[in-house]
Amino acid sequence: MRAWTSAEIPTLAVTGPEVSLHDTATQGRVTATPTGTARLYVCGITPYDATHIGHANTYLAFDLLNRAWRTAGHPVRYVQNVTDVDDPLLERADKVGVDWVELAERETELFRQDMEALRILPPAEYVGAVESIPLVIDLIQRLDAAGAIYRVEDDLYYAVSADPAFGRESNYDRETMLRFFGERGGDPDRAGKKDPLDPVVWLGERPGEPSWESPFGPGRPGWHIECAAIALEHLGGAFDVQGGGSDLVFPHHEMCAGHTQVVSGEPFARVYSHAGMVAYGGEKMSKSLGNLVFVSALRNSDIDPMAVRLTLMRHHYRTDWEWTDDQLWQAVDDLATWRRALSLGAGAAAGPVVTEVLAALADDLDAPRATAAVDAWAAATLGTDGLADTSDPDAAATLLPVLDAALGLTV
Ligand code: 5CA
Ligand code: ZN
Repeated sequence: MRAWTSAEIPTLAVTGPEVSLHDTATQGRVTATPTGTARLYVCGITPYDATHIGHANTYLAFDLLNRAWRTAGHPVRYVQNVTDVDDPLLERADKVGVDWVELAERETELFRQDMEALRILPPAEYVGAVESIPLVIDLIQRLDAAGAIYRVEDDLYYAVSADPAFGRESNYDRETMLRFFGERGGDPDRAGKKDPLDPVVWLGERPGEPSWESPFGPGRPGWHIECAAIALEHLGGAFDVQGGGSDLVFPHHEMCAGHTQVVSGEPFARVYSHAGMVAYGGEKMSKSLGNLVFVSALRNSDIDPMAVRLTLMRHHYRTDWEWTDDQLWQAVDDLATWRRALSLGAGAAAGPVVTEVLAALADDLDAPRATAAVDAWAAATLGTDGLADTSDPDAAATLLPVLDAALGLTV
């Protein structure tokens, strides 16, 4: 599948520090030092509705990682999927009376435009579930050979009992797993399953739904097996970081980890990294609740996408927070202040700001700390904190490429 066009990344005169990240599995800090090319997989959208601020927040978090790795001198191989066939997409297409393929293509295209506007660097491989069905079939066969697959009527299930370390990624107790499994696409009450937590890997053909031929009969892929198959094909096992929102910690990322462990004895990813959830109107912003702020709607009302990006960066990626319009207007004002200061050319000393921005990002992607350093520089330059400081004649020329390459902001 086609990704989107990359923003240019200026080459910096400085090299950033190695990036350390919080790892969900070990619940601690890991210095994610890649050997050679850094390998990143981020779970993509299910394209049945437009990109909302919650999605944007998650893709921004991993864009900061992508940029921090590049700044530290590592080439990055980034892979992202599109869940272009799944229950929510088929249900929405049915409800609004459009063809599911058309709906998926339309919303994926809008997502591309939103990502491009927010200057989120594209993946090297942008891969759909439908085009990956042969990979899914192959992985199910490998799981089957390892004794991890069983049939309930026309559906195939993965037995979580096949993986002795099941639970390694999420660290949840069984009660929490059961709750999330039921809330997040699972079917804990299906009769005939060996364990209520076993996820479906191949759904036998349902009347009126799309299906593909397979050695197990016609059907379509389950969700978790999709990401496991795509990541293993395009990155290989034990890649550096798997990313997504925290709603994917369980069951999605746990199951991806389990499938891989069972077929190869290798971990799926070295680090499991999760972005916090963005709320709106008191609840998690979600397509199913409908409490959404769309990136495209903001763009259509002539909001500067860089202000949207800055609004997101004012929150640490791991925190849960609530979107309010006031924060967006504050970001519009802050960008105007930065632009005023940068337009002077000279300013307060830029060298320490560059060091602080790169150090903050390498420190578990601390964008609030990085952007605060730029605020302080602009205040000193403009004299809003006292006397104007224009002692560094090259301040703007030093800062602009760093704001662009590391923070993704053109100002
Ligand atoms: N296609 C699957 C992943 S394989 C999926 O979860 N799609 S999604 O469209 O529902 O979400 C896309 C990404 O946005 C996921 O990483 C998800 O964790 C994240 N996300 C969804 N809602 C929010 C939210 N309110 N705040 C932050 N991130 C969110
Ligand atoms: Zn996924």
